[in-house]
Parts: sequence; C-alpha cells; structure tokens
Amino acid sequence: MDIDAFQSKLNELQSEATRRIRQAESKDEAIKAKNAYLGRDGDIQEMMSIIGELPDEDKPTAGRIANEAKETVKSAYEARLEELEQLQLERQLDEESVDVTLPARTPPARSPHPIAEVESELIDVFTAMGFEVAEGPEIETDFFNFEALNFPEDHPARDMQDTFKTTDDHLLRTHTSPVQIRTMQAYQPPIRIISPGRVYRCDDDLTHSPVFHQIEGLLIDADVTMAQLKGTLRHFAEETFGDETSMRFRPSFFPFTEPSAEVDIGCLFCDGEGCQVCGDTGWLEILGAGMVDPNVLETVGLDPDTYTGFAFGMGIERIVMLKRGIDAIRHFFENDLRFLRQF
Ligand code: 2NL
Repeated sequence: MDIDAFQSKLNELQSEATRRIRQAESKDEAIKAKNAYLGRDGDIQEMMSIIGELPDEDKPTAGRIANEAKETVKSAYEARLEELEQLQLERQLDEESVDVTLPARTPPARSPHPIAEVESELIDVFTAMGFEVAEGPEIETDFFNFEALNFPEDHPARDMQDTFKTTDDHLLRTHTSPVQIRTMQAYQPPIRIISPGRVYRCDDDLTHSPVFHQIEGLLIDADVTMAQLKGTLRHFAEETFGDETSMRFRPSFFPFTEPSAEVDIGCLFCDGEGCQVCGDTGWLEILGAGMVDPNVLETVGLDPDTYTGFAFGMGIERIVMLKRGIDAIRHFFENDLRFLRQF
C-alpha cells in the first residue's frame, strides 16, 4: 500500500464512521459505532498497524493523517452524545408537561369529627368567658391523677379494674384534673382554665368507652362562690343547648370538691315530659361540679383561707350523643365512613 491508497482508505473509513455515529439513535448505538472504528480491533485503529509497512518517508504523514482521522471521529462521537442527551431531555419535558388549563379535581368533601367539632364549640363558649385552654400529659403519676385530688388510698377508682396502669406509679389519666393540679402548682391565682383532652378508663358498654374525651374547668380566686359556678354553667348550658334550656343542681359527692353537685338540663327530647332518653325523669345529667376541696388547695400550696374556687367536668361524647341522638359511644371510635359521612 502506498501513501495515496492509505489516505483514500482512511478517508473512506472516516466518512463511514462519522455517518454511522451521526445516525445513532441511542448512546449504546453511538458507542458501538465508535468502537467499530476506534476500538481495539476497530477499522481505523487497524490502519495504525499498517503504517509500519509504508516507506519510511511516508510514515510521519501517515501517522499525522491517521491521528487526524481518529480525532475527527472522536469529535463526531462526542457531538452525537450531546445531541442525544438534549433530545432525551426535550422528550422528557414534553411527556411531563402539564396542561394548566385543565379544570382542578374536586377534593373529597371533609368535615371535622363530631367529637372535635363539639370540643371546639365548648372551648369557644368558655374562652369567651375568659377561660384559657390548658393541656398536659396523658400518662400521669398516681400523685397528679389521684393523690393530689384527695382520693383516699383505698378508693375503688385506683384499682386496676378501673384504671389502666403502665407502671406501679404511672397510669393513663382517668380525667383531665391532673392538668388543673399542674396549673395550680405553676401559676398564682387568679386562675381560669379549661382542660379538654383524651382520658382513659377500663370501661366498655353502650355509653362507656376505654378512651373518651373530657372538658374540665377550674376557677381559683379570692372569694369565689357557688353562685358564680351556677352562673357560669347556666351560661354554658344556654350557649350549648339553647336559651330556653332549664337546669338543676343535685347534691352529689366527688373527693375533690365540697360541696359537690350533679348538673342536669331539662330533657332535650321530651321537654321535661319524661321519655326513654331521660328515663322518665324529664332531666338529663350533663356534668359534675363543685367548690374545690380545701385539701386540694393545700396540696398545691394555696391557702384555703385566702383562696376558693369552683371546678366542673363533663364528658364530650355524652354531650355529642345528646345533641345528635347517637345511641352508642363506640360509633365515635370505629371510624365507619357510613357514620362519619353524616356529619
Ligand atoms: C364529672 C365530674 C368534675 C372536677 C371534675 C376538679 C378538678 C380539680 C379540683 C376540683 Cl383540680 N375539681 N374537677 C370537679 C367536679 C366534677 O367532673 O362528672 N366529670 C365527667
């Protein structure tokens, strides 16, 4: 082979290689095309070994043009790779583009859970009267849940049968009263708080659930009276059940209040005539209340001769069941959509 034949063979291979590379439709194809010429056994690579057979004076020229051919093919390969990447990007942008003129999907209708809804209504009623919302832990110690609330050592509520214990000294709070104890320890009177939240008892029937919700209220100041308690609860009853609602206090007992009362409202279903819901009494029990026991005040370091207070507590589920005519407490916790969608 002479230098002219070498040159024309090289030109042929170079144009073949660049054409195949430019036609490659993928990175893989481009690599394959490049390797067919520049790879270890590639056609242009093989031309390099022929150089040795050329006359000595042609060798430098042959080397130079062979290297130029390799460079040209390599540049064509790199250019094609870049082109392919660009094409891929354009295709992707095309696929992922969004038609911003499409109408929006309608989200499914949502509404608050009936417990959450009534809880926030109750919070609104009491915060409008100047109470602040206080919260605390759901796992409590025996001290905050029972002892500070004047429960005697052998009170049945302290038994495992009635209270979920987590350790010897820890339990799931059975009421939100521990929040009031913590607040009285941390702040000086006047104190006006409500404590809504989840509470737990070993109970399970139509009207009792092992988890349920409570709102308690506490007001501590100098010279607080039972009349103020009655006025506060009357306003709550009117706001919650309507202006015409009647109310009565019956003497009762709680370890943490003295005197204590159960508070009834006139039956919402029979207007006091007597029916199944009120057990023919014409009254519905909706909360418990009383004047904070002096022992409780002393335990949190308040002087019962200086301060008095009232407190009350109610179950939120019971209020919702009465307001909405719901016959079993478990409906609130089963999350059956046929129940929930009614609200
Ligand atoms: C009910 C009755 C009540 C209280 C809760 C309370 C809290 C402290 C001191 C005194 Cl720190 N009392 N709370 C008072 C009376 C009744 O709840 O039947 N709840 C469902």
